[in-house]
Amino acid sequence: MNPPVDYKFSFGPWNISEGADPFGPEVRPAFPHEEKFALYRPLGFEGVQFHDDDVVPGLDDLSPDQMLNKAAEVKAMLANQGLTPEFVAPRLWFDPRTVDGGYTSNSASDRAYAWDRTKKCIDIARAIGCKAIVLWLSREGTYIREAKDARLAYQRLLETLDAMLSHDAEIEIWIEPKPNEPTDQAYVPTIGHAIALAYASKDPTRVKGLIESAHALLAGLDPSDEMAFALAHDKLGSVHLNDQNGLKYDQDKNFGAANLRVAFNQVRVLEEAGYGRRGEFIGLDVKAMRTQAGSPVTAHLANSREFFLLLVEKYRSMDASLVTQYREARDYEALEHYLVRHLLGA
Ligand code: 3MF
Ligand code: MG
Repeated sequence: MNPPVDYKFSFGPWNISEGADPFGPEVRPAFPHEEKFALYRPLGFEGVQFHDDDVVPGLDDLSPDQMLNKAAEVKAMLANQGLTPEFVAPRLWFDPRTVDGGYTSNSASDRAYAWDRTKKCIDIARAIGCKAIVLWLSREGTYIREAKDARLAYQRLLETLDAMLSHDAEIEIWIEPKPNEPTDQAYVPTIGHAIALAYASKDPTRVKGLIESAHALLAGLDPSDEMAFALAHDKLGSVHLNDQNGLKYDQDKNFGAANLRVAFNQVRVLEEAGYGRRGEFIGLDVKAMRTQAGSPVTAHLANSREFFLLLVEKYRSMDASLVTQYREARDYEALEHYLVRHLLGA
């Protein structure tokens, strides 16, 4: 028996937000981005997830030296705060040159922009002492399916992965699948797609997945099975734990807030696999409710972390031999009865 994992938690600065949504503007005073880092440790977090422009704002307009100087400042700031950068993600969904996606855009000059930005993202990651790049493939998809040649799009995605792996001999690429939004249909909608691309790449050991609970639920899939699939291939780079109440807009609810049993099963699968033993983070991607007053609003982060740890306790206090016994007898009625009572504290 391995010793229990002492989990490390991470989130990205976008998780502390001012409450804007597609239908209305900010409802809370802005909280300076640079001051967010001082909040991490007191909230129980030590890992920081970044977009490239969270590290270097306005990077498209900077020279390589200016970009690397800014990254060096951030590296020093992280060290002062006792924080570790977990990953950097190229933000390929804001700039007008990404309207049709980056790597799969039908415009050659826009694809060139996406590749240039991706190289900068990798260089920024290395400059802050981080080896993981997250690809949330946001606009790599279509609004109408006839818009792109999907076969060509998947080839372009694979070429991009290979070019990234060649650009830097040490980086890992963690693909974060999402089935829809902001496109109608996204390429790489599930972890199965991501891992197929990993094996097709020039260095499969360096291509993994990041599973967001809500994204799996939006694909009609169970997040714990998506995690288990990645874990079975030793390809779970990180997670974005959160929750989603059915097939509606992307909610990023608190972990466990919509469906405790689905959340418990994610914790169970991570615990069973010993996730975290090699330093992997428990990442959160949670949005504060728009009704929440104050600045900065952070309770959702502390609460999601607490729910995770309470579910870890539930897993560890479960009678594992009873579970084995019920599985072997295939008495799933008894298994469910035991588990639901256990979750209810009965
Ligand atoms: C998407 C992500 C991020 C987004 C973030 C802000 C790394 O689920 O995790 O990409 O940028 O949610 O929109
Ligand atoms: Mg996410």
